[in-house]
Amino acid sequence: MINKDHPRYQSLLYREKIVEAHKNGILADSGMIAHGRGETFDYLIGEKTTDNSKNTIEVAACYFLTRKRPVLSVNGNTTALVSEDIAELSKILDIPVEINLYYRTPERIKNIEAVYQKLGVKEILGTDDDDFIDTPDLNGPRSPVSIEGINKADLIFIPLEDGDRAEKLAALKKDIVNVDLNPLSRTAITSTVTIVDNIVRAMPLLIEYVNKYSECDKDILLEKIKNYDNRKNLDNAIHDIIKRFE
Ligand code: PTJ
Repeated sequence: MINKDHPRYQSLLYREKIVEAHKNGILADSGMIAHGRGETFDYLIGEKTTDNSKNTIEVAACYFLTRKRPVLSVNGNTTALVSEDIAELSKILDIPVEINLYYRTPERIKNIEAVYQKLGVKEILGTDDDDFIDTPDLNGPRSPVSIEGINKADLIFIPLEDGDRAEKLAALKKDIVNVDLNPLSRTAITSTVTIVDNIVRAMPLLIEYVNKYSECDKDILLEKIKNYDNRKNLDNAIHDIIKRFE
């Protein structure tokens, strides 16, 4: 129904995916609002992956390849937009996908689980059959995490979520890789690595870098991590926005 020559063609396609996911009981009602918030920041950064963010995605790949137990935590918005990329990353790295929802209901858990089952994900955690333990000092439905998943993970990927959980996971000395178009969000500030980019562009690039560096000497990857500063990354992201409007 959308004209390919429409100037906002891509953006409208992703809106359709979001609406579809809502109809299919995958996206929370608030997920629509979260998507709109993301669109606003994407407009400000110019709807493209900046050089700064390419570098950050490269560093994120280094983290995935040097940590012992990474987990991909997914919610409704991430599933709506990039479930195929999540399944691919899980396969390449041989790591679990854990469902963790802010607006948790048994129906949404089942619907999201079905998406990843269909995509052939080997280990799907966080379903209602799992064994859970609370995240210390975190209240609400996102506090319980899979005992074998996020609980034991040393690196957690938490794209597109609000700040309270990131702070508590960081307090547990876990590394956090986050994707958030808003460089000022609490999650962005608390994470170890914050990819300020639209997840639909960031995921394919992340997979590309993971493939590129999979055979690389670990010391080289650790050196890239050592030279990375997330605060500087966020400053660069904010300056990239300012520069566009100078
Ligand atoms: O599926 P649930 O129940 O776990 O609920 C998920 C939402 C997203 C509704 C919940 O975590 C929430 O309310 O999140 P917030 O506080 O709106 O934060 C979402 C963040 O993701 C915001 O900072 C947005 O700018 C950002 N964002 C939204 N869409 C994208 C994005 N970042 C990157 N790519 C996007 N496509």
